[in-house]
Amino acid sequence: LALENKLRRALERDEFVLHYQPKVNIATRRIVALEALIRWNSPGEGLVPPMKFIPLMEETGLILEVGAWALRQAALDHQRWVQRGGTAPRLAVNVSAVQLRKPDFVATVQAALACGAEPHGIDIEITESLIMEDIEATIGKLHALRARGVELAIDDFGTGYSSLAYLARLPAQILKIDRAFVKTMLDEPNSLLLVSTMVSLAHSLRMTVVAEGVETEAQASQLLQLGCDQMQGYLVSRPLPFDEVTALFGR
Ligand code: G
Ligand code: G
Ligand code: MN
Ligand code: NA
Repeated sequence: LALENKLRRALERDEFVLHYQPKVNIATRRIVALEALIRWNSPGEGLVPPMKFIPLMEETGLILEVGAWALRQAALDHQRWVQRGGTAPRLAVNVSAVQLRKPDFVATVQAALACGAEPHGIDIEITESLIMEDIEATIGKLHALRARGVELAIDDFGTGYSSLAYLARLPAQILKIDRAFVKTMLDEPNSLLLVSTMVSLAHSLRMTVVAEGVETEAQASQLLQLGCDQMQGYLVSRPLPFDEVTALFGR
């Protein structure tokens, strides 16, 4: 079977799962949010990572259905945490530019949120380079979501080509520094300078700044020193299935 057909069948058979990676406050190490990362639990091939199927889904449009599924599943999982009592961490879902470009994007997100608890705790992450495609329409949609309590994170920041003027206009609350910079920052002075500059830029725009791909204590302490707010990465935790991540934040 061609991959596209396999993926359609996987959707029908409910074979996609969300894993969750914690984002922690760097100073306190407390979990402040989670990022949902999709995997295909294939009967033949085991757990397939998103890089192996998201690009094809974007080409074929299947990402629209799977993206809507991911938003609904995240809302349901968030509701399960809310029902266990106390405050559940906010949950960020990755959204493709193909989804964002659709005129009914805001309605689709709202319909998914309606599957979960009220008030919902769902946020979205969009890759920097993709946001900039149709900036005027995008800004309008993001404002509409913001008005409904959805926060926006700009993902993989520093790898795209966004102008600072656009960045200042986007209703985004969170900026995520791409893990490529974190990886090299302790060895390359220019890389450290870029991380420092991105932290300052985010704070100037009153955004929360998150470092991705933090793997060592040395990286964490450097980021703390630079004033970075939050981190995610293997130092804290890999992306985990629902039950395992639930145990991590003590529900
Ligand atoms: O999970 P991994 O750890 O391999 O994720 C790789 C990339 O796949 C992430 O950086 C993210 O951009 C993308 N990704 C993960 N889950 C989703 C999803 O639900 N929707 C979309 N559009 N992209 C996702
Ligand atoms: O594109 P996005 O940034 O959303 O991707 C998250 C991806 O990064 C996922 O594939 C996830 O498994 C991976 N990832 C998460 N933490 C780390 C880390 O500490 N090191 C590395 N190399 N990859 C990580
Ligand atoms: Mn992401
Ligand atoms: Na990312």
